[in-house]
Amino acid sequence: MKATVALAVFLLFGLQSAFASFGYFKAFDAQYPNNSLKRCDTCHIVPGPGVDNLTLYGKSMWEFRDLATAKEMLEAIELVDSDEDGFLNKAEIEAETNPSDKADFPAEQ
Ligand SMILES: [Ca+2]
Ligand SMILES: [Ca+2]
Repeated sequence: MKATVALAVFLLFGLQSAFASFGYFKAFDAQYPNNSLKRCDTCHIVPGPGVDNLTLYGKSMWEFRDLATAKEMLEAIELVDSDEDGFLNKAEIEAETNPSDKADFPAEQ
């Protein structure tokens, strides 16, 4: 019985999480079509469940989780500097640097 419940919980939340992530990937690609690195899989969420496993960019996204769509969330956190390296997330994505890594930032102009 416990195994059945555990399996049901895994399927419910595991699949829900997977689909949610896939939705964010699609939204990210739609929002930033010219970003060749497609960093969704490396900078938003690291493997493992729970907010404690989110990257800095992912945590910024989590703070705006009440917005209706992933697009709105992405636009809201464009003006945030998640890793506090001095560059807003939008600038980092345009420069294809990691918005969760303080040591990776756009080159000075
Ligand atoms: Ca930054
Ligand atoms: Ca950075």
